[in-house]
Amino acid sequence: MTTLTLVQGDITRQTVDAVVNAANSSLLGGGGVDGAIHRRGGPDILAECRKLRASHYGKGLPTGRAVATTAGKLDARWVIHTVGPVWSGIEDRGELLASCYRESLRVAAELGARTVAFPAISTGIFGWPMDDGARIAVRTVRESADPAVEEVRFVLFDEHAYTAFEDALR
Ligand code: AR6
Repeated sequence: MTTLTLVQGDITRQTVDAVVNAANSSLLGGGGVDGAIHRRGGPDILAECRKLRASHYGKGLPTGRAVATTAGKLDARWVIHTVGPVWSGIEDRGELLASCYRESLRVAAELGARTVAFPAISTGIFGWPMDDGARIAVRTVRESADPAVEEVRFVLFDEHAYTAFEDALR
């Protein structure tokens, strides 16, 4: 059984097996969660990301997919990088956002991670409306979490995000 929990705070301060990064397809860093993870996790994460770009992901990691690296100096074993879709008011990209949660959990289960921390993917720089992003996150994790993953922890940066996830959980 997987328990879903909510925490308001900084995802880089969590003690978990795997921290999910809201990355971009370059895997070479950015702002938001991505910037914070590389800053606190140190250069080993970027070094592994560069290796992934030089091998399996020459064109970058496609949107909706996930891949793991070391967590460097974070209090975790792995960082699972996933690429959320940029919000579009014209096209429904919800399935791609769901895929980020599903694929990250699949990678987590393959690694043997029992606790996984997620940020609210795509709801920052990529512009996804928080309420909708929260609904997709909660629904997808409920539908797809491997029971070997004991805890999925959503780490929400501010009260607005926390409330949106609280509502989605009900
Ligand atoms: N801990 C938890 N949540 C955070 C943190 C943190 N330290 N920092 C920000 N958030 P974003 P995206 C929240 O922008 O929308 C990067 O440049 C934030 O308030 O990190 O998927 C990447 O390289 C928001 O609710 O990710 C990509 O280019 C949520 O985390 C692009 O941004 C996600 O915001 C990805 O954009």
